[in-house]
Amino acid sequence: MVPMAEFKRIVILTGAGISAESGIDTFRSAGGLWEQHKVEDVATPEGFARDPDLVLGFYDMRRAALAKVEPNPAHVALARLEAEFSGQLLLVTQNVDDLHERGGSKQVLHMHGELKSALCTSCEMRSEWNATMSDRPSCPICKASALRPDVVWFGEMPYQMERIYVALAECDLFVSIGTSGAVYPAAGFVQEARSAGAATLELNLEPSEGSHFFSESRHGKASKLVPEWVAQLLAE
Ligand code: BV8
Repeated sequence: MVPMAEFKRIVILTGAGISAESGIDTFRSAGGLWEQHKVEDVATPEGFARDPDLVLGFYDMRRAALAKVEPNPAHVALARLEAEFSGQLLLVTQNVDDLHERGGSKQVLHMHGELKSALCTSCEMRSEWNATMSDRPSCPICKASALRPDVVWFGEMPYQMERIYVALAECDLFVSIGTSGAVYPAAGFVQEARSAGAATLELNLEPSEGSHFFSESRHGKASKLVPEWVAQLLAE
């Protein structure tokens, strides 16, 4: 890996692993979300059409859980990076929680949406949302009782992909934090960055499915690895 001080344009991708130490279940660990619920039942448009109460209840439970957790040192370290790094930084998260924002990050690109946002299937407008949806509240804008979680399900197009691909084509460092590399298109970002000539760094508890694409992998807990990496980058 080239010395950290060389980097001027950084893209960071985070996944559920950065929120694990805050107490939010990841998807694929033992006892994780996809062991408690079948993906096709709760994270697909077909599942929502088949049983909206199940899906709305699943996201109500995860939205309510946000009130009981706090950002951890990894989230805070990325906020420090945003405040102190003199180059360009794009933070893309696959997470639908609000811990990056509560950790102090001001610019967060939620490519898979957010628990605290409601999408109206009637007027297609979005509203900030902290309440439940299984009681079928009306859209604050058009009043239709047609709200769904503003999250990207399997088979749906992730948000702001054009902006992400432009940033990946221009970056000189791509850092992946706390993701299994199991879901596309996010899992393919490391290859986009590599083909643009960027250095690629993985910070994860264990090797991910895409570890072999990274020029460097560091394994351990995000709350330790991320502050160490940010301090290293800002010191040089
Ligand atoms: C799309 C939001 C195209 C909702 C999520 C075959 C059939 C059908 C579809 C496909 C197929 N092949 C590919 C696809 C596409 C599909 C896909 O990739 N499927 C996979 C399963 C094969 N992808 C899609 O459908 C995407 N859309 O492709 O659209 C398109 C094109 C044109 C027009 C229309 C559409 C949309 C995918 C988005 C799904 N939504 N989340 C919600 O949250 O409920 S996915 C969800 O899982 C996450 O958002 C994330 O993206 C993904 C992976 O989760 P991770 O964040 O990585 O978490 P995970 O538990 O897996 O791993 C945690 C990691 O952290 C582990 O590595 C662990 O070691 C580490 N860790 C744990 N603790 C710590 C730690 N690390 C550090 N410190 C710790 N303490």
